[in-house]
Amino acid sequence: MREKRVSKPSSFPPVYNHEFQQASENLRRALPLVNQYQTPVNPVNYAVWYEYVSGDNADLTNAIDTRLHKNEPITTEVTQYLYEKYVLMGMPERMDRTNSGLKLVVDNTLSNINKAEATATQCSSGLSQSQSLLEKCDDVEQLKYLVGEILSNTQQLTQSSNELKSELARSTEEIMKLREELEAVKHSARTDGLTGLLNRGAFDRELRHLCDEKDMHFSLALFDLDHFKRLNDSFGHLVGDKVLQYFAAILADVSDDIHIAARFGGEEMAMLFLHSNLEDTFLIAESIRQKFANSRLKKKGSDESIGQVTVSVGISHIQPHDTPRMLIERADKALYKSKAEGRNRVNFL
Ligand code: GH3
Ligand code: MG
Ligand code: MG
Repeated sequence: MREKRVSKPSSFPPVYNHEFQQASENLRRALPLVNQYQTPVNPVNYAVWYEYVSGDNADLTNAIDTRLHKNEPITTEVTQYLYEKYVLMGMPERMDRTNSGLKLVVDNTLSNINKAEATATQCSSGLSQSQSLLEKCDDVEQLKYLVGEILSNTQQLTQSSNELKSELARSTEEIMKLREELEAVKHSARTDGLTGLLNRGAFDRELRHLCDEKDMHFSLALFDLDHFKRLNDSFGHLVGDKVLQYFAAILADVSDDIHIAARFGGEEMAMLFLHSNLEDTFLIAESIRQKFANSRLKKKGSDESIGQVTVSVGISHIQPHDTPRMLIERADKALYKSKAEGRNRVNFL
């Protein structure tokens, strides 16, 4: 049985961090499945089977395993559905829903405006007619009748304008709701589901922007939790997930909405320290490392300690002409140094 994780580091559009060898291994295991279920080797089917064999996407794996268990066929329609729901995080459907909602509001508003306009035109022609009749009027009964007509036309106008006002208020409310929904879609496209930090895709975009900005000075810290596999093996993935959330909360706290904290990969997090030199960054990273190492983490609802959990850190600082890749490679080298020197430490390059 494949190792199952609780969550996939979510990103929309999807981002794959597998090294060359891991990706090749996934290819080797995915292709026989594509053939076995006779789904054509196209990017959609390949993505589904690739994520299935990688074991990174528990929801997708469960959905496929459930179907296989019930002997239900995996057709191209099924893989398309799985792709949109689990690889693209349901984004096409969510966008579709907000788009249709928006279209409905716009259509309704236009039709209400047209209705009010038609009433206004009708009343206005009634009023002009009454006006010209009024100019020639010398009879009290006719005068009464005309005043009645004018009153009725004005009342109709007032009523129609009130109706339009309340319809517009309802549309505004709908638009506000849709705006919130769009914000939520945008937010979940940028956010890692488990930790609430930025996901890898969003982090990469932020880093690219920072590197493109001339004269921007900032540092990158990469955090890799130590012996995390062992922790999972001893206490289970759910405890592992809680530890990831705990560590992410420390980063979120330090970032203070100024620095940029992200889930970089499985048990790896990254942080961009804006306007910070190597020394400042080192001190902050060092305090994060210490805080984490000194945490007395316990299993939820029990007094059982899970022992000391630590993190190794690698830091790099932006140099002129650095690409994101160069900056990440230096931080990664520094991180490797921290691991090689015995873990639970910070290095910079
Ligand atoms: P090292 O100190 O060298 O970093 O050792 P390590 O065990 O942390 O490193 P390794 O790369 O061998 O293993 C990483 C582990 O992190 C394996 C994987 O199952 C676990 N992991 C990755 N993502 C998640 C997740 O979302 N939840 C949980 N619980 N574990 C995860
Ligand atoms: Mg790692
Ligand atoms: Mg690790």
